[in-house]
Amino acid sequence: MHHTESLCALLRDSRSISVLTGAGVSAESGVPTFRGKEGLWSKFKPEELANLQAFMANPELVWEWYEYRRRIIDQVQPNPGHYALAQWEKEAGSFHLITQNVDGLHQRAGSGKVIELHGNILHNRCLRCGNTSQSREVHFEGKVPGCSCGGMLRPDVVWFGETLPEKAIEEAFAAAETADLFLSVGTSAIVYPAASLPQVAKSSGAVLIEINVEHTALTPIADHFLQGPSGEILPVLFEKWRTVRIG
Ligand code: BJW
Ligand code: ZN
Repeated sequence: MHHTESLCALLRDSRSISVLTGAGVSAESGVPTFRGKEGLWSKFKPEELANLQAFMANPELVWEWYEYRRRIIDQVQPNPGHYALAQWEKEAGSFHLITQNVDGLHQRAGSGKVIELHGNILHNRCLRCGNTSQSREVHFEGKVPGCSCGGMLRPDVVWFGETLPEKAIEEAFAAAETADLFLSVGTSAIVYPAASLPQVAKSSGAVLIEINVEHTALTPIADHFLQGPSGEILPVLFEKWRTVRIG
């Protein structure tokens, strides 16, 4: 870590802020992370369930996993980390929020524009005709839900080996390249291409701040590593930015 400039000076001087979030920002809301030790589904690695081969081999198992997660997401609320980012967007001149999360909690907290890299768990997509629908309308009840065209429905998320939505990936890389301050929050930074965004930002000249409860693969290149829960650190960082900015 470099600490070339104090955090206050960096916040004061930033003109264009981009943020990448991962499952850790929703952890304090009660949504389990992917690579944590807890949880009913921890016996499965995400790589084993979140891919098309797994779905084709056992669609009931994969659907059960998504249905279980949708029920959790339905019952939880955004936390102070989500709210701080939503307010930050409203007050900053240039602010881009990129998320790997599929839970929609940023939107529920009031973020207006969210670049969703891995889709949204609240939507379904037909494997045959590509039509999308809301998960509230059609969901898993022991039997794989079908489309009106006769095709199988799947959650509208991005699985391993699948390409990310083109518009989202373009916007995300543009936001990384133009940022002078880049925050990587609550992500293990091991899933690509999302994990390359902080690296791209840094090599394009941005200062990189990482917020995580643990060290990650990204920590060695972060200019500042703020260790702790994002629901506590983000509101403090946002308040600090507000204070130094208004002066
Ligand atoms: C807290 C906290 C608190 C806890 N406060 N922090 C280049 C190099 C190597 C491999 C590849 C590469 N390019 C592509 C690949 C293959 C692959 C990949 O990256 N594999 C790696 C595992 C090596 N990538 C892909 O396949 C991607 N597609 C692609 O590249 O297409 C082009 C292509 C096509 C064909 C062939 C080759 C290339 C697609 C990736 C899709 C990922 N999908 C998932 C599932 C989404 C649907 C669903 O939700 O079910 O996305 S996997 C899962 O991981 C999910 C997440 O978005 C993603 C990232 O996880 P995240 O958010 O970082 O969560 P965790 O759990 O890992 O970490 C949580 C963190 O929070 C931890 O660090 C905690 O410490 C922290 N934390 N509490 C702050 N309170
Ligand atoms: Zn269909």
